Amino acid sequence: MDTNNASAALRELARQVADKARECRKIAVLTGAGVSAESGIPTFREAQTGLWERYDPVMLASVDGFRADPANVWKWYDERRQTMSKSRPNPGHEALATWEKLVKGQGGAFTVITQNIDNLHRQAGSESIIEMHGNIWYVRPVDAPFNEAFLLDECPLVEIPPRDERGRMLRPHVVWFGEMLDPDNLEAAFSLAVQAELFLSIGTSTAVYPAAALPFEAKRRGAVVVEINPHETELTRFADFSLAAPSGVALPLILDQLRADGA
Ligand code: BV8
Repeated sequence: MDTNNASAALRELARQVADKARECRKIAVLTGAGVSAESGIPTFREAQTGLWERYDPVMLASVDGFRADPANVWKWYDERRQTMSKSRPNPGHEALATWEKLVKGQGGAFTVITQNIDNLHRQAGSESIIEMHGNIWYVRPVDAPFNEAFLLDECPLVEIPPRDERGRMLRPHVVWFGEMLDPDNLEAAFSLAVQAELFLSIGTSTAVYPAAALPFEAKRRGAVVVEINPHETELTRFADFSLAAPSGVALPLILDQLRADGA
């Protein structure tokens, strides 16, 4: 599906969302791997391809998985870094970046809270971003705190596992299953959810906590909740608007409506 052959029903939903969005000055967006699918990055739950077929991603993206075999986990991240290095933002990422500028230009607030580690929202031009699960291009010494993270964007990695100049083994600066999230990010994300007038949940299976709690918290506090996902999730029946479409199609349709009326 692309915007040209989007159904009349989808266009009507996009118009309704744009009409609601026009009244809102505090907008927050939660994104998951689905928004990067049209950039060619497999979602987290898609069957691991090739070498990784026999691995459960939840096990690879875990403290225990890393401790058991750091080199193997790094090989998985190095492959994902190579895939992501060839990926570019898609029309969904670009629409969110443009929407942020529109809202801020009218004195409003617009923040993307992403579960993705692929850096594509930043590449698309989004500025207010909370990376709940970190960023695949950053690393930190294994036992170091979050603030010791630094950019290591060599691709492919020269040494696996990579080490810093003191010989300390490095780990990806991402949040693994069974790990606490950066408390500052968590607090900022929930604060945005409770204040949001409009909360969009896009391209996420709404399966991983605490990120998955954000749209429900926003709804509980009175936000209008919009879901964009080709498939149903736990959130679908609670959403005020549910656009069953790829984000690369639905978001440009909403933006077109916002701009059509000189929003
Ligand atoms: C925590 C970074 C406190 C790494 C990720 C037992 C022990 C410990 C914890 C738990 C436990 N049981 C439960 C938990 C909590 C656990 C959890 O939620 N587990 C789940 C599996 C039940 N959470 C945690 O561990 C979190 N930490 O709770 O700390 C704590 C600490 C210690 C002990 C107890 C508690 C940390 C979670 C963060 C994990 N890191 N990523 C990396 O990427 O390598 S999570 C990873 O999976 C993604 O970031 C994403 O958030 C999540 C889901 O991935 P996917 O399903 O692929 O992606 P997504 O959800 O986005 O789904 C794709 C969707 O897109 C689909 O719905 C599809 O329909 C849609 N789609 C497809 N194409 C499109 C599309 N949509 C739009 N357009 C399209 N074109």
